[in-house]
Amino acid sequence: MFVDRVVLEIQAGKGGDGAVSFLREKFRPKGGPDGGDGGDGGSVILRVAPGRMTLADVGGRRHYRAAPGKNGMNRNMAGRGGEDLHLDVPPGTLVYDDATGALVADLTVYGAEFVLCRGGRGGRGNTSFATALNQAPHTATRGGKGEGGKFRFELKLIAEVGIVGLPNAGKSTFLACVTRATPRIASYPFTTLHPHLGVADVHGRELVLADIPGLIEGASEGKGLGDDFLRHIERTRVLLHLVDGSAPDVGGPAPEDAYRTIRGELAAYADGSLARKPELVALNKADALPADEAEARRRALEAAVGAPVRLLSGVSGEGARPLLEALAAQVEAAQAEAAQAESAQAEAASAPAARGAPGPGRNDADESTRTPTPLGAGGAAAR
Ligand SMILES: Nc1nc2c(ncn2[C@@H]2O[C@H](COP(=O)(O)OP(=O)(O)OP(=O)(O)O)[C@@H](O)[C@H]2O)c(=O)[nH]1
Ligand SMILES: [Mg+2]
Repeated sequence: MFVDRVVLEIQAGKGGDGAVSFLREKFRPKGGPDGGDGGDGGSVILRVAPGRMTLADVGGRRHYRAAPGKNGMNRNMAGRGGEDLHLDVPPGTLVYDDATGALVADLTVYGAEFVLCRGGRGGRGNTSFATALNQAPHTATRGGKGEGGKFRFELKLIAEVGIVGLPNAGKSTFLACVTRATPRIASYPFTTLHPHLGVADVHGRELVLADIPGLIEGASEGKGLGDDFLRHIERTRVLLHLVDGSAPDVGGPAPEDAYRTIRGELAAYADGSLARKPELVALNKADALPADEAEARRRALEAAVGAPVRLLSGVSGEGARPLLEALAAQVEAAQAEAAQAESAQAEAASAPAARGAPGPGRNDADESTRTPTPLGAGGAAAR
């Protein structure tokens, strides 16, 4: 099951209480305090685990609770700490505080960990309160409460290329042609109901492509499958726009019209940033057309797009390799540009603001580090 949004109630363990106890032995009537400290409560830790592609596993329950710490005991025995609870999430998981909507964690890289709710500290036993003046303290402290709350987990797949187009344009066929992914392919619209990722090898470089459901006119108003799944290509660097070149022969739209429909929907989505992404356009199903007709339609589309259009067939593989290479080059250019923009931004923000940034993927210092982790730039992760 593809699950990309869940709300979970999460509670870290309470710390164990410190003990009040005095050593009493036959020949040492005033042996002094011996109450041990309570153990720390278990924390809830998010972990980006391989083999997870959706939030289905973690969404199988609504409540998660880490174990509390045990109370301290006599003979200065500290209580055992509560076990941490690890939740495995796929790369691309964003975690928001459900009440405030604030982003709490952005987990993009395999192996990254993030302490979402810290366990309560164990209380101090009376032994630790003994001083020269007060050698028999009756004081101990209670264990602290564990952090907890309601969190919204949202998945935004991490791919470098997003494949867009009308239903039936051949998006899934192309993904299956260039990667080992096995999406469902059929001659009716809305075959793909949720996004799929595939990894193509371009001269030893892995290129992650996302195949998403087809868009139709009005998708931004909920027509067809709507446009909610477009968030899975928000983080891509480049769009591959596939247009079915054979559609007019079976009563479908002219390639120029199909192209404009999709562009309109991309522009209508969210803040319009999808429409500003670099885009490569290909006239697909070239194998179904006589060569001269394919070329004529390609040119007509090129005129409408105002940029080069390639001929492609996901069935015969014609044009697929050069297209992949062009996509990889575009992705690299976009990455270089983003890196440059980032370093310029960092320079502008310079010293004072940069201090105290949390380490990659952990918030093991204190409260102040419960901010989004600066993990990668959301680019190269789903491997
Ligand atoms: N002749 C020809 N047919 C193709 C080509 N690519 C896809 N098709 C056919 O077009 C139909 C739709 O292909 P899909 O890959 O499922 O299309 P899609 O864009 O993923 O469709 P949705 O998931 O519904 O949005 C299938 O019958 C495919 O066999 C191609 O390059 N040439
Ligand atoms: Mg499909």
